[in-house]
Formats: sequence, C-alpha cells, structure tokens
Amino acid sequence: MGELMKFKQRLRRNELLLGTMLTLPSPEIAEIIAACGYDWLFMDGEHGNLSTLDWQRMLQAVAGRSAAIIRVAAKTERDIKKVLDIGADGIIAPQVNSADEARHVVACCKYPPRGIRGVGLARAQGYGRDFAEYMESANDRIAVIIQAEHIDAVNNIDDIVKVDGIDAVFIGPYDLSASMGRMGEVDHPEVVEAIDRVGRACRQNDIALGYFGTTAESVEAYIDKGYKLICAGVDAAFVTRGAEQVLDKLRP
Ligand code: 3PY
Ligand code: MG
Repeated sequence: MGELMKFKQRLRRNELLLGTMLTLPSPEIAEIIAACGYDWLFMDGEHGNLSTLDWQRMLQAVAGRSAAIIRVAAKTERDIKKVLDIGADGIIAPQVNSADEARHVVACCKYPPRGIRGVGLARAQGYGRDFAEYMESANDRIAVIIQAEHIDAVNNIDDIVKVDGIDAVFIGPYDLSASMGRMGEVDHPEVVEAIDRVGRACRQNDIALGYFGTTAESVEAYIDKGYKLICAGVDAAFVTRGAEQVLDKLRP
C-alpha cells in the first residue's frame, strides 16, 4: 500500500512522473518494465485486450515498484470497482466530456458517503487483512485521473476542472485530434490550441496535467510546458522496434 500513497503524494507535489503504456496481458513484460524504474504504468483496459485477472497478475509482478494505474474500458461503477479492488493505485477514465461524467467517475472511486464504490473483500485490502486501514484511507489514496480527449471535453473544461476529487486531467491527443477531424495530427496548431485550452483551465484550478506520446520525443514539448504525468511509449512498440533493429542490422 505504500506505493499507493506515494503516487498520489507525488502527483499532489507536482513531481514529474514518467510512465509507459502496457497493452499486452503479460505479467513478465510488466515485471521487466517495472524493473526499468518507471514511476508509473498506464495499464490499458480500454484498447488492450486485458481481463481483470490479467491485471491482477500484472500487479503482482510489478510488486509496487511502479505505481499501477489502470485505464478502464467503461466509466461504470462495475469496471472501476473491479480494478480498484485488485489493488490499482488509481484509474484513468477515457472520454470524460462533461462535468456530470467527471462527477460520476469520482463517485465510483470513493466509498460512501463520499461516493458509491461497493464494499467487498479483495486484494486491495490484503484480502481482508488490512480491511479497516484500507477503508479508512482509500478515498484519499486512490488517484482519479480523467481524460480530456474530445472537443466536447475541451469546450466543457472550465466546468469539468471544478469537479471535486479529480487528481489529474490526462490529454488523449489521438482521440482529441480525431474528434476535431484531424485524426493523428496531434501537432496541428488547432489541436495544440485545444490542448492548451485544457492546460490553462487545469493550471488555474491546480490540477495536474498528463500527456501521452508514442516516443520520448513526442512528449518533450509537454514536459517543457509543465505537464507532470507523462506516458511515453507502448509495450508492443518496444518489442517491435527492438526486433526490427536487430534484423535491420543483420540483413544483407
Ligand atoms: C489518445 O491519444 O486518445 C489516448 O487515449 C492516449 O492515452
Ligand atoms: Mg484515447
């Protein structure tokens, strides 16, 4: 549980948190990447083909070396409860486009009376051994991260950032660009201006900012802009690039 508090504390202190994305249902890859020293892992249940049991095995392999933040497939009480119960350090909710949706996500992450998270024995509380301590602190310890990745979210951002309980807003540049009719053009001036609008609203409300890029180079501009929750690279792409490099060197 120590790692859990540390991630939220570091987010609150506005420290740079470097992460990468895991999309493959492999405890071994999670173990290898965690051992590299990433601050956090973006475990993707939205596009990745991962079950709750896959995530649990991956969390066991990571063993607290990196914070494990799971992106849920759907912003439902059921999906969010399941990933928190297995011991995720926080969740990322995709496509949060209004203040009402943001309020619902926060409520799903919090036990009553603050929210609607169901109570049950699970790995998160040592299968019951740490039940009382977890119940007491979970509402404060779990990181609630919402994604701004649609032009509707940009247009509603001033209301969204006022919702109590949001720990970070994470930009999804690919979906955002797609929603603006510029799919994949993440550096197009109109897309960058939309992202900067989100950035300004978050800064005014003291909310940490996150950004995703497929390479180190693609996130550098956002680190320079003060974004702290950075996710660079994807597990499958690491394997592809490494394998291609060797073959390219050897092929006559
Ligand atoms: C996007 O770019 O749409 C993402 O969701 C990245 O996390
Ligand atoms: Mg997205």
